[in-house]
Parts: sequence; structure tokens; C-alpha cells
Amino acid sequence: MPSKMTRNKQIETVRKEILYLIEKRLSPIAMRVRYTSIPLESKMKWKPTVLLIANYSSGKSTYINELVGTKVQQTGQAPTDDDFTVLTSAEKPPTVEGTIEVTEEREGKVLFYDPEFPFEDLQRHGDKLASHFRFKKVAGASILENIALIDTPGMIDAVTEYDRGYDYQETIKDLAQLSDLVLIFFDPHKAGTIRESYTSLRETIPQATFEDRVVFIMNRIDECNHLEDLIRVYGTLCWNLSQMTGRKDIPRILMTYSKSALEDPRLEEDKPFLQYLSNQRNELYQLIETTTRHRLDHLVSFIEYHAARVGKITEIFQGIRKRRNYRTIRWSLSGLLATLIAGSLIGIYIDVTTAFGSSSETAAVATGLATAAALYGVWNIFVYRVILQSYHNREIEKIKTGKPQGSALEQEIWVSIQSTVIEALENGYPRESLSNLRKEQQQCQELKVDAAQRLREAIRHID
Ligand SMILES: Nc1nc2c(ncn2[C@@H]2O[C@H](COP(=O)(O)OP(=O)(O)O)[C@@H](O)[C@H]2O)c(=O)[nH]1
Ligand SMILES: [Mg+2]
Repeated sequence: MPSKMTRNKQIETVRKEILYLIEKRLSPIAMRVRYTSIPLESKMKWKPTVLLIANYSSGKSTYINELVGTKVQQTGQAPTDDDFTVLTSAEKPPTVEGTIEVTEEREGKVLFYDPEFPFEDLQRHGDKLASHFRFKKVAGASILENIALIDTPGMIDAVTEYDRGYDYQETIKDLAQLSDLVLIFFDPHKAGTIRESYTSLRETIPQATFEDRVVFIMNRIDECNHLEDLIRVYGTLCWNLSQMTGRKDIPRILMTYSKSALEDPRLEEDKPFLQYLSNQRNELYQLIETTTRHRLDHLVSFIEYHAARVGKITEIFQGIRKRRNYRTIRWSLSGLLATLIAGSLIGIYIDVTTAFGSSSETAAVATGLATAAALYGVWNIFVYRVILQSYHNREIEKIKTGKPQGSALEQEIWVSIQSTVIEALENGYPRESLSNLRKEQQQCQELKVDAAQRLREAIRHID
């Protein structure tokens, strides 16, 4: 079995290759066709990330302390800690070998403006969030070497956006979008009926991430006195989850507790059901540990997802470009023909009306040609532009009223890019040549199919 270090190295190699493809191949096209205004990779460049959300006091911070190996986060029964905290590793070792310590702390104010980190989007939530956002570098904690953890303030019932001073749901959404694993904690006292968690589970999380990245956890199960209690709260949570998520099947719920929080370790012996469930804690740990690898899968899905959309835009642009080129030729030729006819008629008219005068035929031809040239100029500068603009507007209208076609996936892609295409067209796009667009579509196709397949193969070979 390869060592952890070789495995980490393999992961790092594949990660770099994927990021290279996103940065150098996909992002430039995505920006050219106005699919995005910021480079696609900016949110994906950072470490694999695990987001922990829950009602207050469900034991998130206690669990984080257990993972990290020391008390880096405040814990307590009341909703005391109302900060978001990002935990990552420090570059330097701890001052005393073998210990774990926080070596650096930063506030959101600084973090949100540092392009090294993926939190620039959070600027839009204002200073209030910035003052509730913390960043800690921890030295000596092995779990943080390859993974970042994000602790969040607990969800509360009575709170409104006004009370918090920032939009909690939107913040959670932004963080979930850049996370590879979202852990949602519950505890036997609060099996999920709180308003903020209702909104989070019903709307925020499904909009921000994929189902397979979300894991539900029933924590603090040591506080159930008997197995029957546990079954009852498990049932309550299942019921509440189905109400909140709108799903009919029961999602996977890991049941665990933090040993470090036990007041009396002998309690474990009085409650044999805890031993039967101890594998669940290991499972949770493994899920967190394998985030580094999942991040690779997520990055490949990221390529597939965006390459499909960017490719579709280049395809739509090609259609528009082709039709416009064809019309341009048609309009130019008809303009030329019309002005030549008009010029000839004027020439003939001059020739005829001055037949008995002194003017020569050459003058009539020259006047005819000059009139034709002038008319053609007027045609090109005024009329042609107006026709082109109204044609362009009709193309925009076509996209606006167009119905998605093809398979369910194709329809989904169409719906997701429709407004981007309209906005680009309204700003005068596509400006690229047909051959460039064709090349770009091909590149997207290569990324989506060949590169993605090759990368997935490479990921399968890690281990
Ligand atoms: N019995 C028991 N208490 C726990 C467990 N996890 C956390 N606690 C306690 O619950 C309280 C809230 O924990 P905390 O980690 O601060 O919750 P957070 O608000 O979700 O971060 C603290 O007093 C912890 O000691 C657990 O698994 N079992
Ligand atoms: Mg906490």
C-alpha cells in the first residue's frame, strides 16, 4: 500500500493538472464569451474545504477541536460564538515540537481582499459579516495540512437578517459553493425545527451544492439515555428532514458524539448502543479525510459542467455569426446592385436630358458612378447599420423567447446560459470570428469529454 505521502503527492499532481486546464484552457474562453467576469479557477484554487453548519450548541466547535487536536474554537451551551471561522494549517511549525497552536489570526476585513483566498465574493455582505469572520492558521494539526475547516455560527430561531446585520443564508450559500463537503449537525435536543435551518435545508444548500456533498449528522447521541430515546430522536429528525428537504427517501444520517465532551467516560459503558455506533464516528472521519480526493472529482465535474455551458454559448454564437455573415453578403450585394441601378438611371437621365446639349457621355457616366458611390456610402453608413441592428435585436428576441430543446441535460444547460447569452448579445457580442468560435467550441468539447475522461482515469489510479 502506498504511503500517505505518495498518495498526497499523486493527488497534488492531478490537482495541478486540472487547475492548469481550467486556468489556461477553459477560463480564457469563458471570459471571452462573457460567461464569467472573474477567472473560473479563482474559487477552486484553494484547498479542499469542509463546511460545518448546524443549530447552535450541536457540538460543531467541540468536534472541530477534536479533529484539530486542541482547543482552537470556543465551545459552550449558549449560542456564544457567532463568528465564522476558517481554520487552515500554518506554514511554520509550532514553537514547541509536538504541540498544536494557533500562530496567526486574521479578520474578514483583511481576508476578503486577499486574492490568495477564495473569499472575495463575501465582500458583498458588508462590514458586519467581515467583523464576524475569522481566519486562524494552526501549526502542528495534521488534519489541516490538506484540508480547511469552516466553523459557522449556530442557526437560531428568533433571529432575523436585521439582527445579524448580514445575510446569513447568502453567506452560507457562498461558502457551500466552494466547499467539497458540507456537514449538517443536529443534536437530540434540537432535531431540526428551527427557522434558519429550515430555509438553509430547503433552499440555500440545494441551490449551492450537489446532494452528494451533503452529510447529515446526529451528534451528542451520548445524551440519549436509552436506545429507545435514540430511535425516537432519529425518527423525529428523519421526519423533519423529509419536511425540510421535500425528499421522500431518508437521507443518510451519521450518528455520533464527541468523546472529549463526556463528563464521565464511564457513561459509555452504561449505554451499549454507543459502542455499536462507534463505526459511524470513523466513517465521518474518513469522509473528512477523503475530501482531498473528492476535491479532484469535484474539479473534474467543474470542468464538465462549465465546459458544457461555455461550449454551448460558442455554438449559439456560431449560429448567430453564420447567419449574420450570410446576411451581410446578401445586404452588401443588394445594396451594391441597388445603388448601381440608381447610378445608371441617373447617368441615363443626364445623358438623355442633355442629349442635345454640349455635355459629353463621359460626364454622364462619371455622374452616374459618383452618385452610385455616394449612395453606396450612405447605404453602408446609415441604412445597413440600421438593418443590422434590427436584425441583431431580432436574434436577441429569438433567444429570449426560445424554448429549450433536446435531452433534459441539454435543456438544463440552455436554461442556465440563456440570460448570459442575452446579456452578451445586448452588449454587441459575438465579436469573434466564426473560425475562432469553432475552435473554441472544439476545445470545450475536448475538455468536457477527452480531458475529463483522462482525469477521471488518473483519479481512479490514486491509492
Ligand atoms: N454530551 C455531549 N456534549 C457535547 C457533545 N458535543 C458538544 N457538547 C457540548 O455541547 C455544548 C455546545 O458545543 P459547541 O461545540 O460549542 O456547539 P456549537 O455551538 O455547535 O459549536 C458544549 O458545552 C459541549 O461541551 C457531545 O457529543 N456530547
Ligand atoms: Mg461553535
